[in-house]
Amino acid sequence: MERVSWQPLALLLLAAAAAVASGTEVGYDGRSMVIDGERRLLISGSIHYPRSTPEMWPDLIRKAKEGGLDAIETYVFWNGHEPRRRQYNFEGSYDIVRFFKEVQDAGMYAILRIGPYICGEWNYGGLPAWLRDISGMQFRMHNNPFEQEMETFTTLIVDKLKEAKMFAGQGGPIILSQIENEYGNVMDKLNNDESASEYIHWCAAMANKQNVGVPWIMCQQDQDVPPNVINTCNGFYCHDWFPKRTDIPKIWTENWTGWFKAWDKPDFHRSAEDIAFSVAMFFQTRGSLQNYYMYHGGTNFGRTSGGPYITTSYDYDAPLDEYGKIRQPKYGHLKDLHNVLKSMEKILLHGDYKDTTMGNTNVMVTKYTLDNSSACFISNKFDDKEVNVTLDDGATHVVPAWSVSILPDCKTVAYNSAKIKTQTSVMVKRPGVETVTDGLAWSWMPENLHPFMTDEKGNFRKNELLEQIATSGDQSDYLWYRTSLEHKGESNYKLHVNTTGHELYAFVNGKLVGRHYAPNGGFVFQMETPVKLHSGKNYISLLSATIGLKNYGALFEMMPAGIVGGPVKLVDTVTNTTAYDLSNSSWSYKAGLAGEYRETHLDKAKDRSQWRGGTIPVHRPFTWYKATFEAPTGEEPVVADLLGLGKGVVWVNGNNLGRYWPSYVAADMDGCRRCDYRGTFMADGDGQKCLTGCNEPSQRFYHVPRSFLKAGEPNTMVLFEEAGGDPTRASASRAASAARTRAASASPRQRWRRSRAACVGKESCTVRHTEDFRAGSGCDSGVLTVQATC
Ligand SMILES: *[C@@H]1O[C@H](CO)[C@@H](O)[C@H](O)[C@H]1NC(C)=O
Ligand SMILES: *[C@@H]1O[C@H](CO)[C@@H](O)[C@H](O)[C@H]1NC(C)=O
Ligand SMILES: *[C@@H]1O[C@H](CO)[C@@H](O)[C@H](O)[C@H]1NC(C)=O
Ligand SMILES: *[C@@H]1O[C@H](CO)[C@@H](O)[C@H](O)[C@H]1NC(C)=O
Ligand SMILES: *[C@@H]1O[C@H](CO)[C@@H](O)[C@H](O)[C@H]1NC(C)=O
Ligand SMILES: CC(=O)N[C@H]1CO[C@H](CO)[C@@H](O)[C@@H]1O
Repeated sequence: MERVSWQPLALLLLAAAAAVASGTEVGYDGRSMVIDGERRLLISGSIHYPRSTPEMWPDLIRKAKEGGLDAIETYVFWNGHEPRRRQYNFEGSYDIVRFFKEVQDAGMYAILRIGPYICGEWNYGGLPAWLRDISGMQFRMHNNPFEQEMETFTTLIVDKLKEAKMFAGQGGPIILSQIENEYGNVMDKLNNDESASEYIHWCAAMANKQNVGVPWIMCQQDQDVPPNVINTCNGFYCHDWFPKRTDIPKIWTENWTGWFKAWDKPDFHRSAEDIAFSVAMFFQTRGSLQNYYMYHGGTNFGRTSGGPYITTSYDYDAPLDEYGKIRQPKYGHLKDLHNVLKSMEKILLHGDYKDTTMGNTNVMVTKYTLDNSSACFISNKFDDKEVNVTLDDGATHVVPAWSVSILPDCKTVAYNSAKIKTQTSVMVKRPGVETVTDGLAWSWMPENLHPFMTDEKGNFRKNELLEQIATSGDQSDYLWYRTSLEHKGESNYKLHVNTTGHELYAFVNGKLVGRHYAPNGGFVFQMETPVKLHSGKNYISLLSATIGLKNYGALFEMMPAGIVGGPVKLVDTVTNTTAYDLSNSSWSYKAGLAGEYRETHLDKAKDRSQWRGGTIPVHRPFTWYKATFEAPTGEEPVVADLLGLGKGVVWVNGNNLGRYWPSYVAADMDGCRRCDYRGTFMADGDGQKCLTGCNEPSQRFYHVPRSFLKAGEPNTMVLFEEAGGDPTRASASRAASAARTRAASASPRQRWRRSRAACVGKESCTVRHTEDFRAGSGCDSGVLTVQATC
């Protein structure tokens, strides 16, 4: 295949409305972004501000810069900023202006992806649940209620950032902004519905009206691209993708560095070799700006952070791990690539180019020429064989399978994506070994279920089974559905409940009779459990729980949760006929638990006397636990190992660390048994590889950011254990380390130094594979990798 040489196109410069003398002019042409008149090759990385803490931001951003990044990208998290209509939150992790100022202070650019629909494995895709209460509302379609709210929020964010002079034209870091997000998949599913088309054009017009002075992009919007936006690529590979118009540059907004994790799944890993291969091919094929999604994944702190069934860890196998530590060799291998690409910026963005396939479309040489210099890429997409490629000068180069060689002078290979040269540390992370706070002294308190065991009190009654999100407004994960029935004599029945998820507890006459949750990522399930009715009034109390709201797909907000419509029936066990159909009984509704109303997690003074000492009950559902501990010394991040516990929520000093569910064992998947970076990586099917943690608790370690801890004084950990678990194993001995609850220092680097020290200066050394080297949380791959660098 041969592509024609690039013809200079009219330079399109967007005048920055708010531009001041010190401002940066940002525009673009068919080749790249143009910043202050210069074409720029840009490498960016995603860091989502609410998935870390303000105290972590400077370090994360500095590491990104040292890793060769020019820009930091983030979404904007509407439900976090406006949890209730017109009540705003820009504090702490939601201090978006502070985040962009940190980026600016680091001397980096920023990419603002407002959305405000963001997907992002985030509760409801970032849209606040209260939007649903507005009449006539239809998400992400051409209708006034949605468009008005979207414009109000977009304007609020833009004005806030303008006020802080954060846009490039004002001297700030933001060089690009995004409106909507991956709308192409909605348009596909709706068959290019007219309302969808009107909506996306409205989005572009509304965005451009904001006068931010930097271009607007839309990602995964390849059909029906409005004229005044740049369409961009998201994916694991973007070399075969080209923008819709020739006057816009090729931009890759999401190069997935790994993949997110759900409670039922093992850990995903994407190799450094494969990411480097995809990035090199992107720049080989005229790429000019690419963004790693994620560069730091982080943590889904809090209830409305994660998406449906998404774990609290959002590590993503990113170059910076959940705790903000450098993940090698991924970080270093990509940094080396960035250096080589940067050295070629001028020729890649100004040179003529020629793509030549070598006998087979899998092998392609691209030669860029400018004045008297030239630069070459040789890509080999065969996943099973190396190839020998002879260039114009007669020299032959061996290119390994599934790799790209970069020759900045067309003579010497400066980089090959499959050859990792970066100094690789032996990162062995087994949190909890060193600075263990042993023997946590627990106290406990039962969740007061009593008020919910009858149908007497509730917020309201209705003769039908209602949808959960609409009923609770997503103010809690929990919604009680309660009813009663008169019965004569004693009978053994089966309680049958059909629910759209995600989790269900059933009580009859105050006694817990069953628990079930959506298996295998599906949400609709039936619970069947034996019950005994007595003569007289019998109470049925059903507690439905959501585990993060759906965030993706056309009309995702229509996906119901809870026992919507049921049926709920009592079935005669002998005849297998319905004895009572309760679906249209008078149901009493109440969202939330008693402990949520009391804010038990805050350990308030008025509750202190309620905590009980003595023997701590274990495997007791609906129990609050509390322990105090001293913060491990040092500045290292801290993790809580919650193995032994069931499912619930954990707080430290009142800060929500997220939902925990270590009793959920990850599925066994073929991808756990194959790991070869060669060949297409995918998040599903045959493309799954290098998975770790099959048949293990899907998440056992939970990040406690340093800033949540107080040094030199007691710290309080509160757990709400919903399913039943054992926190007391924390008091067992240090040696039987794995299975316990503890607050402990995650100090992988210290351990690594120890093992490295054992080898430095020696011709050979032995690293003993002891208990200490077992893989743990956030461990690079869950696999012990020992790499010798000489
Ligand atoms: C390119 O090379 C030619 C001949 O070697 C020389 O005359 C010319 O000045 C060079 N041009 C540049 C831009 O270096
Ligand atoms: C490539 O060349 C090397 C020697 O230069 C040789 O060993 C190797 O077999 C060749 N590979 C292929 C696929 O021809
Ligand atoms: C369960 O509920 C879903 C959603 O309302 C419905 O589609 C399905 O038919 C029901 N299944 C049973 C077995 O009642
Ligand atoms: C009971 O009846 C239901 C619905 O009619 C049917 O699906 C189920 O298989 C029956 N169970 C037994 C044990 O007969
Ligand atoms: C419950 O009410 C709905 C709507 O009125 C009706 O379609 C359904 O048949 C009723 N179910 C029972 C078991 O009475
Ligand atoms: C552009 C691109 O690479 N898209 C891919 C992104 O990943 C999904 C899921 O693996 C693929 O289906 C797409 O083709």
